[in-house]
Amino acid sequence: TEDSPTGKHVAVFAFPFATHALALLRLVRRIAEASPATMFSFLSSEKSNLACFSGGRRDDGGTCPNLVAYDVWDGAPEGYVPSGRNPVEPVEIFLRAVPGNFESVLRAAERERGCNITCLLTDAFYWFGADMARERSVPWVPVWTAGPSALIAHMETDSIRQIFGTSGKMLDAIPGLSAMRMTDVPKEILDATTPFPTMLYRMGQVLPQATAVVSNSFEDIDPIVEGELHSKLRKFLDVGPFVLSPPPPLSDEHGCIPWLDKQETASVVYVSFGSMIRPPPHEITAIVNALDKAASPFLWSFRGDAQAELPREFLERRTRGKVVPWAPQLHVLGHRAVGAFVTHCGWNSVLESMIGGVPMVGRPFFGEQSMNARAVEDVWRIGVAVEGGAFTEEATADALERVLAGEEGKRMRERAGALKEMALKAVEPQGSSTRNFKALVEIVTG
Ligand code: U2F
Repeated sequence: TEDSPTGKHVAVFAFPFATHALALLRLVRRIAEASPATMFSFLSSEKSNLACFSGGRRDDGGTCPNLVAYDVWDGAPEGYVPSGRNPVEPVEIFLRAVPGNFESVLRAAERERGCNITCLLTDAFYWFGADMARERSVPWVPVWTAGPSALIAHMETDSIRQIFGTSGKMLDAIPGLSAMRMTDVPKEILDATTPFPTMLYRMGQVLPQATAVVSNSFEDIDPIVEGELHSKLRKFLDVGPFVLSPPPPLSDEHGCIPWLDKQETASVVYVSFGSMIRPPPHEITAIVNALDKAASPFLWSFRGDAQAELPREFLERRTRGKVVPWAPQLHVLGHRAVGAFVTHCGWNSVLESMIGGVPMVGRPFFGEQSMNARAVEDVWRIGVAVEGGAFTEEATADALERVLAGEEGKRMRERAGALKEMALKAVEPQGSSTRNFKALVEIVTG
């Protein structure tokens, strides 16, 4: 048991999949450092906490003594082994355990730390945060880690379904979504029968009740979308890109940076599909053939077994290409040698590409990635989506050619450079994200 000198105790509920918990922890550490007299209890699954906190510790090892992690049940029965057939299975099992698993551990954390919570900060997915915070008369502050236009889409799900039902193709009837097409909408919005889409729907319904919604973005990124979010929510706080505050130290065990140092400026194609996605074999083959055709050097962060899944001759062309199981992506995209990023358009990847000033070739897979890809192509014009929605040799080679070569590629690079300046400016001491972060600290700990 410990006492908070101020009686302030913030509970944080993380979503223990993909990069969500780590992104939230990054933000929470900053808040905890800014408010050392406030206690923070970070609740996530055991597996997620083990990945986020080094060495199996449950406190922050001295850097943030006021931050303690607690494990919540992941919903899986004793001895459960994921079938692997359905990647969302562990998520669905987890969602069956909420909110009870959070509720019980929260009470335990309150007892252990001798202080009831004074604020609830959650992954935005957790719609139940609205009720829980209301019952306890504390602010609810949800954190959205994905692209901003999807937030509007989730709040406007009923209207989108109506337009879909009347065979509309464009979403220009919905303020903030004029750049989007019906095909860009996360499929969960149109099919809400399973637990994950149901969660997103409920989230969209309750977000306007939140004290403030926090976003991993920056104010100047898209005035139309931003304006709409400001009008829909009680308070909308862009405090991103999270990854810049502070940037992670370079960890390059596969030697990506020395390899890039040997390449010509803006010549290398970097290929990566985030933390989970593995394109199907025929699309892998299409990428391999397109890279051969482009004859550009490439760096590929490959999920899966590269030796088994990529042709041997391709792997042996070491002077022209490098395949690694993990790359220090922020630093890779910031390297002068990288000329294009082949990406699934996960939000962190899009932001990191902007920060590096690198144009993208987008191949969205699920969730809000299609909306991000549309914005990359049509709003910011810093990349292209692969024609036809999936990698074919021809479509991929065309996209690479457009992004890497000629006037079009050059203009994309210039526009990406302008966005990079905006992102860097936002996190400067006088920048908008810094100002919003201070407002967030006030709300959470005030
Ligand atoms: C989900 O996306 P992912 O987590 O799969 O993908 P990103 O948002 O692009 O984040 C991947 C992160 O992993 C890092 C990379 C990004 O910060 O720098 N990384 C790396 O360092 N090295 C590698 O070799 C490969 C990746 C979801 F699928 C999306 O739709 C959402 O937009 C996203 C955010 O909520 O979460």
